[in-house]
Amino acid sequence: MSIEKIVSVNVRKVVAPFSVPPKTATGILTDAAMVLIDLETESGIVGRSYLFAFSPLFLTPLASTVESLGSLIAGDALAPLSIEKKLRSSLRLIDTPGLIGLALAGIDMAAWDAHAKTLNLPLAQVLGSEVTEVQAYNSCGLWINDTAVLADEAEALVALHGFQALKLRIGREDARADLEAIRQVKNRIGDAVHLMVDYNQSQTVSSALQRARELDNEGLYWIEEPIRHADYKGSAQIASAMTTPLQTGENLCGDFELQCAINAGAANLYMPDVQRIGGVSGWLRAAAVCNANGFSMSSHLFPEVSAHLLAATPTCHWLEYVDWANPLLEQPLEIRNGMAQVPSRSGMGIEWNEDAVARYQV
Ligand code: SMN
Ligand code: MG
Repeated sequence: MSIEKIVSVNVRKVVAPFSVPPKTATGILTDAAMVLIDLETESGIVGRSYLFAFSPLFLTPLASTVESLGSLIAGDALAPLSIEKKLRSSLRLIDTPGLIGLALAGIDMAAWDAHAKTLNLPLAQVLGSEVTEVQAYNSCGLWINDTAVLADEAEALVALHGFQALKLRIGREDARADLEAIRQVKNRIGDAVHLMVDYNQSQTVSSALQRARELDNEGLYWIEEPIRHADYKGSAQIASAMTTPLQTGENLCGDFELQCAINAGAANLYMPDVQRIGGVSGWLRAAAVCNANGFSMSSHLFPEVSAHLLAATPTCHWLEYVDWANPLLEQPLEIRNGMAQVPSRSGMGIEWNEDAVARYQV
């Protein structure tokens, strides 16, 4: 069988509305700014993926970085690991943090999608998994908003698709307001529904230690990113001072950084983000590192691809469910009784709703 060849990598920029705009302790997002990637092969297969630019301001630089990298692989074989290896070695001197790393991950995801489509199999099956569903928590709300509305919001988030876990954002100026928010939500959802909390790196080591003592008996499932993500030593200090598991990983760029965090004892749980960890190829290496070191692994954003990846992750833990790309998708990821359904369509299951793309394209 001759191997499929890549013809081009095409990008479009969209700004779509959020159902509930994210407001964390360290930043607010007003619109979902995304780069849509279509990787075309010579027999007309299109591999699709998307990247979050976090702000419309970074859409153009991110999209042109994807285009530039895409131009390097036109005419190459559709072999995702080989493409990734070629791009990484050609970027050795400039290095791959920041936008270049995101662009590389976007191309990698689109290449894997196209590869799975050539095999006419869902990505999870291409990776060798028969898992059809993955436990998910609802991360589509409970932002840093008025505490009075949080309990109602939590109840609605559980009711939506029978979610058994939710994530609440914390890190308010006054630690007592966080405690109040946690108690309001916990009180409403009960102990049967897990509650994760996320500080979004808002604390210092000192304030995190102080606050961890106050939150440690609140029955929280995990406490996420209390401090600056790259301070592994500080994070290790906080993790060892509390019994609630410390979760981190959404800002790790690649398996080597993950291994460094693990070596420092930075956390009890890890949740790589597929666009930062290096796409599907980077995720697979990170999954091996988590497995070798005995850490449960969850996902961050990108639920459509993460469902396939977690299905193939030896230490699979939780999928973070967000609906951010839903307005652009023909078939958004389905959640049933709190379980993300790994799509059985070929590839990752991402097809654009072209009417919506036309509406939100910039
Ligand atoms: C998060 C990340 C990016 C944007 C908004 C919120 C948060 C999460 O850290 O884990 O979902
Ligand atoms: Mg987080």
